[in-house]
Amino acid sequence: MSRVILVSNRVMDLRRAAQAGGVAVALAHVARTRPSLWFGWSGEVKPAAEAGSVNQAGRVLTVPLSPEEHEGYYLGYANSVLWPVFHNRLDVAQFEAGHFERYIGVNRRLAALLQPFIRPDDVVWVHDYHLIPLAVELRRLGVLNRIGFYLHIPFPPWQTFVAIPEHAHLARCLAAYDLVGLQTMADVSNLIDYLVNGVFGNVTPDGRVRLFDRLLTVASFPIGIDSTDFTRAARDVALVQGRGMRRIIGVDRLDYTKGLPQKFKAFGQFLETNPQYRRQVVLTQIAPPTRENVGAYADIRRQLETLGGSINGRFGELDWVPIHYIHRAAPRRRLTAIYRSSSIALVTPLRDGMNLVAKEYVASQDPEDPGVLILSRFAGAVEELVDALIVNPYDIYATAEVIRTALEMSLDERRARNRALMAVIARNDLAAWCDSFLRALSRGSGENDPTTWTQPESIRRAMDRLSQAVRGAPPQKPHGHEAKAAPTSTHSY
Ligand code: ADQ
Repeated sequence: MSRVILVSNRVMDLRRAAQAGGVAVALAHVARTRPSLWFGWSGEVKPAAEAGSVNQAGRVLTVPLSPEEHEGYYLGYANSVLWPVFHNRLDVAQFEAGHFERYIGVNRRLAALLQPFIRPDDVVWVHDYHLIPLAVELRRLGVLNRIGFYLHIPFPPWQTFVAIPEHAHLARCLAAYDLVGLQTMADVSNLIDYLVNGVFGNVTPDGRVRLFDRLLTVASFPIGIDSTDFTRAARDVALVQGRGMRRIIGVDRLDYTKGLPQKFKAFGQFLETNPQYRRQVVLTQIAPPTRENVGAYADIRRQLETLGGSINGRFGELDWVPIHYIHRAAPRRRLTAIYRSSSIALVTPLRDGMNLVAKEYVASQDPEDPGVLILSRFAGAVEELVDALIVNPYDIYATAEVIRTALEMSLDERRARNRALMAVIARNDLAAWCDSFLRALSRGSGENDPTTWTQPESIRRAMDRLSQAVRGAPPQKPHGHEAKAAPTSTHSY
């Protein structure tokens, strides 16, 4: 088996990564189950003179950043330009700050440090928006290996993407990859639209994209979880205030894409129109801080604290605080217990690549007495989790109604929905995600080996299914035609 060289912005100790969330858990899984090296930023910021070399600890290779690199590459271009634009938030993107040169510079430096570790039969798997230019920089150094890129966040509509002054440069960077993987079919469709309309790529008869002088494969590989981590969850009632109280759980990084103010408003609206549920229900929102030195993040924190305070002030009683807001990370084991003892998960991002919390919540439920997942139509997870209660998070009145529906749902319906959701989550798990991406990346190492991205017909079918679910169609039979499908079954290779 050839080695996989994983490259991501943050690299973690393999034991600690398993305790972290999202991308770290996924990459630690790949690193543990395959011959591999994992390369990226250590998380340290050191003076430029000390930031220049690679630290190797077993199969993990890390590099510190200098203060200028941290400012321009990480806080600047990655998190103040690419993150907002990819999440459709042109209003908070800081285009004028001039961080692009630093972004390219860090990718060039990382490529030069990584290149000596790459053997001819390795495959290289680059993760996320921080590292789009990595392949082009490796190619410049003569690396001919298969290189794949996976985007964990959504790809925006093409008219939004072309607002980035350097978009054509980024497109050239993408063309240096052999495979670009995205979370959903909607993202695949957006990226293909951009490549065709924004930079005049051509879709070839075999479904790849001819872009500049290269042939690129674009496909969706929805990321999953290791569901066995969650199915043994115990109940944790410690956070519920008082006997008989039912809990709605929210777990999101404190980010403006996660729709937290809208979630608080919807819960306030629910209490307003359903006085019978006051003193019966509590919303526990766990929202650890991230990227606090980016301005837009300080704003969201202030906004949320004001809103939470005003809802608690308005409806709270001496023995009941409606919103229980925790501005810290919870240990992973504790998190699964909290999921299991919550009647509802309110997962309502305004835009999200996938949203693993939705999957973790479902996997943590007792199948005999499961809770209900309320899921935003703008989370990537909605393409798979069509048996959740799907809401438009901007519509706080409808979301408030759906909270009531979830609280009153019959046991039979809760079980049926949980079974259908679990079937998808168990099938499209972390191992399936990793296997399918690496299989696609290893396949066809020459231009003449045809590989196709999602067929337009399957995109259309997925969109039909999604709009049916959003209109509130009843839960479908456990995914008739999907039952046999592998995570990438929507594309033929
Ligand atoms: P994130 O934006 O970080 O990830 P998400 O998919 O929800 O979002 O993953 C968060 C992870 O962190 C989960 O595993 C969760 O358990 C953990 N987590 C969140 N809040 C926590 C808390 N308060 N305490 C402890 N743990 C917490 C990015 C993209 C997503 C995409 C993932 C993976 O933005 O859309 O799903 O990568 O590809």
